[in-house]
Amino acid sequence: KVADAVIDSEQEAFSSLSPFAPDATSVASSIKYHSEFTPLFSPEKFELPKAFFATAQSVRDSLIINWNATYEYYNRVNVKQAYYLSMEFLQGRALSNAVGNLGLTGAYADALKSLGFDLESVATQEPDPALGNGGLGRLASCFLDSMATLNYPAWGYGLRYKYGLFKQRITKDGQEEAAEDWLELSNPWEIVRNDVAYPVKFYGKVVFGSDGKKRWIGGEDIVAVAYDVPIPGYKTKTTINLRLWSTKASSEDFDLSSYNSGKHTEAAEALFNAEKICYVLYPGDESIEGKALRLKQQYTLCSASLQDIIARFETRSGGSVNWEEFPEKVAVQMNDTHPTLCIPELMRILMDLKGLSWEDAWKITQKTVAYTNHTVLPEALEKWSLELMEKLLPRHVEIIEMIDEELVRTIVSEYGTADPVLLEEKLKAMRILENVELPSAFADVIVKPKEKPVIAENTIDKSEDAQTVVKKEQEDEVTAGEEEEAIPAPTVQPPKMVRMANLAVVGGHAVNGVAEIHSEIVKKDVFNEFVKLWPDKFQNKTNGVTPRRWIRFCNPYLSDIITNWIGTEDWVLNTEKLAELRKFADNEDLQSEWRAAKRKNKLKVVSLIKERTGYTVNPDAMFDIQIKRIHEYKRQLLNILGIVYRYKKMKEMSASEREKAFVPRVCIFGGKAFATYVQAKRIVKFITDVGSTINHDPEIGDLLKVIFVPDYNVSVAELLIPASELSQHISTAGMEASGTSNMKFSMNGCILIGTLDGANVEIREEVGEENFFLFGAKADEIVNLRKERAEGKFVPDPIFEEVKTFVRSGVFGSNNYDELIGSLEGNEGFGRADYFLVGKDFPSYVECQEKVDEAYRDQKRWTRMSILNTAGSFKFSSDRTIHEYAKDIWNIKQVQLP
Ligand code: HBZ
Repeated sequence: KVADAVIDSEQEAFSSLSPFAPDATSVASSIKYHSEFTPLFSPEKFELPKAFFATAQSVRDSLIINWNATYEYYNRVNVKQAYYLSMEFLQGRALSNAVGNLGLTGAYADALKSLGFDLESVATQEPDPALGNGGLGRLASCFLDSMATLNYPAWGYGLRYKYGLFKQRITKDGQEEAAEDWLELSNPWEIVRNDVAYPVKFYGKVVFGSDGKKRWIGGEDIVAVAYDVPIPGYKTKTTINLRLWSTKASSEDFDLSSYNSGKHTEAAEALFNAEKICYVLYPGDESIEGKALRLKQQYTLCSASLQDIIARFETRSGGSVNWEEFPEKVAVQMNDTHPTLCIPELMRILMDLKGLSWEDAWKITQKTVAYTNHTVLPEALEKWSLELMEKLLPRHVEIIEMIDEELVRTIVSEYGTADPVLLEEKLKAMRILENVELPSAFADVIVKPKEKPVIAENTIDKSEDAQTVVKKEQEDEVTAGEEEEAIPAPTVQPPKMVRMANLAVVGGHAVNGVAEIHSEIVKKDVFNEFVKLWPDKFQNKTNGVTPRRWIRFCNPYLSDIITNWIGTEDWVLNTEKLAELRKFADNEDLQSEWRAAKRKNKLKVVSLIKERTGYTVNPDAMFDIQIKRIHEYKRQLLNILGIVYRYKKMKEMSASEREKAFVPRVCIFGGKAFATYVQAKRIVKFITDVGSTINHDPEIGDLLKVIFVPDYNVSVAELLIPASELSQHISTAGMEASGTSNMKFSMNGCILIGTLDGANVEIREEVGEENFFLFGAKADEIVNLRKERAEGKFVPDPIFEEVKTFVRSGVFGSNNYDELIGSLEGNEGFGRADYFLVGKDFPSYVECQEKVDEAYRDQKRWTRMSILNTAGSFKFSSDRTIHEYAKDIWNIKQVQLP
């Protein structure tokens, strides 16, 4: 009854949100209307796919009214607005989230029932938009949800990839990639704005105009067209916008005469050239064409978004534009370095098109733009070949050279020229241009220390995923070549590069890391020299996740329990209230409800696993989950070797010993390996091989199962996270910037096993160290450990040797996993000297896993730990993070719609 009363009052609070205030009957007629009059399917049948589209269109009607009202109000009051620019948005399905935010879940469920459907099945018809790859993309989407919910005037800008990130298939050979045609049946949420289109130019040359100003002319022109997606806030009318650009050629570019003369492909070449920019997220970039395509994508995002932002600023200024006011009306946040071209693009527009001086344009740009760093892996900090950039964006290179020159001036005036070695060091660390002569103004002032010839470095600019391995493999090749032929390595001119992170730091007014430990590493290591120059620029903004999607909607069973025990549903907006659960942590009634909810969620995953892999797993076993991009630093290899060790021990025991010694576990993996990241793909293959052996071993039965869920995405995460009991966040300390799934797991009452890395550190502080399974080396020990390792001083624990020998013995098939296991050893052959320190952390990991088993055997203790995780997760709401960005970086204020 208490629950019913709470829910009734919640429904009242929602009642004013939808402009139609619909009941089930009116919702049903709206769905029927759309099935007939906004048709995407033939009229004779009304099946699930059609039901989904008609339902989505009907929800969209409600959203459009709020969306337009939000836009109109921001326009009228002309508030400062923040713009979040990101190459990725991992939105997940929109239907349940939208009806949930509007408070219409009940009305839609009843309406669909009256039409012969159920809401859950209709919702699962929606494909996941394939617009993201990992944490950075999902963070962007959580941020949009919080911006809307908290009534912040803010928008997202991204690209509308036709195929986006690949679909992952798992075959006997491991991961295979296929195009993900997520738009095949169209996207009911987006609205194309045919009147919002901007020209974007590539190549061409720079000339002086008659007014003495620089002009960028000629080259290739394409058009970026806006596709808008509504982002509704929770319990508010505020509905903000995610504007995604799609590229096309202008109709004049279709060569009709070639077409008529039979040259059909040539006739349409310009169309394809423009459209292909928005085909795929992170297209392969080993070829020069691939690199050019990625740079075109980044520039399209920056150029179209800035033209749009500037047009809005001009419109809102009425007849009198005062450019100095631009940073008072606009904040641009660059999600990692991918949108860094915003800096030279804003400079270009302000100087070349709006006639501002360099000094004024620079002040405005710096005050407007800010940069978030998401990685400390040096090889993942983006660099572009200067030569390529000169061809593709000649005017931007001139501007970047000027910025670099100004930076050199600052460095010289800070450190003087008396000590050329010191000065060289500073310039090397900070300059935007790498391997480029000093600007001529400094040629005489600075005496250069004698140069050493340099071995060509890897110049392939790749995503974080692919980089580590390619660079290392190339290094291996160089070493191998040297040994065989005993000739010195060839010396070539090192390639001239543009360092995007340095540009982002110089051109922005704020730089932030995404967890406390990461922001410290950013300051101490990655950008240390810049910190000495501009200490106030550097900040921390610990990531967060939206409690709407990540508990309230994905885990309704647990949400109802929380609401009942706390006595209000306010916790969805004020997660501090979750802390009230602490006082009930030992309450037996709560504990048994808590366990029942977990079991119901586990049952859903049992079905998912059956459907996706064919395996049957036991819902009473512990669900132990690691889901994230596959990367060596995230150490899925440590997890699977731990499983192999467990299996080996089981095989050495009698059945009764085994059952006594081990808690039954279902070990679940999910994640995509970047298509060209060979070592990551080997890890996927190894996990599935281990699974096939163990899962078919009759001696082991339900005691251990190893599952790789194919094609991991947001919707899969929404099922797995609520069902998880143990989750693994086991990166080599210092390498995971933050992690965000760790926050989602903890919120859903899952206990973490992890290293002191990223946000794990803060999660452990909040939930209490006794409710977190900690193991492994600490971040400040890593450098020494690697050194020791390289000097041959590291003596691996016998159990690590034992597990490697077991793998090599052929238990998991004929493959001997030389490249994989070899990477954990010395420097010979496949040896990469275990850069990620799997061997070092293995014994403490195994020992920690024994403690996990022990804790799980005591279900009261385990449930208490679980409750205390949820109770301690309040800090990790993205609402908290967004309030911090709004106050410390963007300087924007909440705006309540009238
Ligand atoms: O950003 C992730 C971090 O690895 C993770 O620790 C953090 O929680 C999250 C949000 O801050 N980074 C990424 O997702 N990065 C990429 O996916 C990426 C993609 C292409 C690149 C570089 C990085 O060129």
